[in-house]
Amino acid sequence: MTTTRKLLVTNALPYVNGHLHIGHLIGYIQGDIWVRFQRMRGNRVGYFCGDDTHGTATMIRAQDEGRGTDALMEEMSTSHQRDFADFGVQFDHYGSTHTESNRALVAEIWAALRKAGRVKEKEVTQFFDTEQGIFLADRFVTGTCPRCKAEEQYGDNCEVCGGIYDSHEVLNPRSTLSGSTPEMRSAPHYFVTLEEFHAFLEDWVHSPGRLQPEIAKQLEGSFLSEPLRDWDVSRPAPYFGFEIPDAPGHFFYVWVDAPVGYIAATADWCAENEEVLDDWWRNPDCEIHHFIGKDIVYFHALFWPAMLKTAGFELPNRINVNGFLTVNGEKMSKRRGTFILARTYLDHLSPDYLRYYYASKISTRMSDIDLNFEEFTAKVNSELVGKLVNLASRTARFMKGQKLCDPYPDDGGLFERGAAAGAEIIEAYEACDTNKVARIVMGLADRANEFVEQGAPWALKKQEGKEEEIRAVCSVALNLFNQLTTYLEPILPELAPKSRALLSRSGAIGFEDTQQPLCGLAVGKFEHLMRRIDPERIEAIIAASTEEN
Ligand code: B3M
Ligand code: ZN
Repeated sequence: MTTTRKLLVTNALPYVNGHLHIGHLIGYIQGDIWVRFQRMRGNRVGYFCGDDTHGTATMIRAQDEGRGTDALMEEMSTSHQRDFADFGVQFDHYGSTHTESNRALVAEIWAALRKAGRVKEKEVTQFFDTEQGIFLADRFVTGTCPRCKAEEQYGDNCEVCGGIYDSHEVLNPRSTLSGSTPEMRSAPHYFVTLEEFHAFLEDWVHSPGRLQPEIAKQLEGSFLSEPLRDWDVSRPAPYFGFEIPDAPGHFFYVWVDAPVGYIAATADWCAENEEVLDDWWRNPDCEIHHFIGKDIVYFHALFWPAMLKTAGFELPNRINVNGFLTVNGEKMSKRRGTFILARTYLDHLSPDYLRYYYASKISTRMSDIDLNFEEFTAKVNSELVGKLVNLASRTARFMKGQKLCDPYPDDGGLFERGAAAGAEIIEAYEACDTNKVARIVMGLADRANEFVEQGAPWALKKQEGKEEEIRAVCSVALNLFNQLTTYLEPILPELAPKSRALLSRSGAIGFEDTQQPLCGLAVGKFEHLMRRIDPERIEAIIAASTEEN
């Protein structure tokens, strides 16, 4: 008997200012698969996410749309939650960073940083939009590149020559908010000093299992190779966020309260479920696992552990980093119709297809994923429909109203071989190596199909006195089908229950069905389990996603 683990799992909190697209979904699908797998293993999991709400962008967008930030937050939270639910991503609680619980937790962490002597004040000079009365982050300033003189470049980097510069070097700067010429102004900012954490972070980053090795190496070669710079954690008013309790007129920078949102979501869930927050975040026996994208490693692997440690919370056991998405080998593009919103995809295709495709591309190494539509269609049609579902669709109809053989017939060792693969499959899921899971299962499906092909119940049907033989072949095929769909249940959460229903088995079942064949159960009516992808559906998605210029 293995002991039950207690796991706290999070996904990165999506920004409130945009709808989810299929690139975001890589990390959420990966997280959800891992959580479903852990639950099937009998482990206790709390799975949390929520909207990341603060920052200048939210404030400006609400202003532009002539509504309050509350209305904007509500609309987007509803939209995000609907998309997650429809993709089968099932959080225990979906929170928000704009909650009283988060405000209190941020204040608690801030007080701890102050007490530890980690906060200092420094003047920061930035562009200031005098028409809007607001300090401008670099991405709200455009101008001429000081190096190559290309126009319309962002405040700190040039897309034409690749130059990176200080925003005060930009020529003819303009505010993207008002179009006016901003001026340089200075204001006091609060900083958290990080160098004191250097040795601790170095240790943490390298302790086994924390990060994928290539990510640890990347941190080692960049940030950790030099003294850690102080982190600017405040923004002067006006800013949409939490005002710093002991510094009126100053607000916490969005990246301070964003990860604290993980704790706040847990706290809100605890309040509704008679749970105790410290049993999750201050309990060495509870493992904390974050799933994030590769662009935000810096925030999660440097600032976050430093904040948690100072405030006496447990540190993440593991941060699992996923890559970005390209579509047909290129960056997602609105012009090419490959910037596909989660909702647009759902309007045309089943979530299982994308869940399976991503799962089959994710291994232990962090890498980008290319969604190639031809490969996507071929993979779903040949593997899921052609190999897996085929096992049932070619045999179930010969078994209608009959019972599975008891005892289980001789299958040449196929079921046993499948059962023996369980340990390796479980290990692969644990390591987030779903590519390996899919490979093992499809290998087993190949063998199973050969067996059905040889047994050919459709041919036996035409001969007399072959009823028992037909029943034996079909009992084997349906058992193998159930075994393999059970293995894939974390990836395809809808297919496995359907397969069990076909064999009159109901309820939540762990991996037991993979170890013992089912005997004597009545076979129900075969319902359509999964359709092939019609390429027209893909064309429709692209058409619906294409913006003329
Ligand atoms: N809101 C968005 C992102 O880069 C950012 C994540 C916050 S996680 C605490 O996915
Ligand atoms: Zn340039």
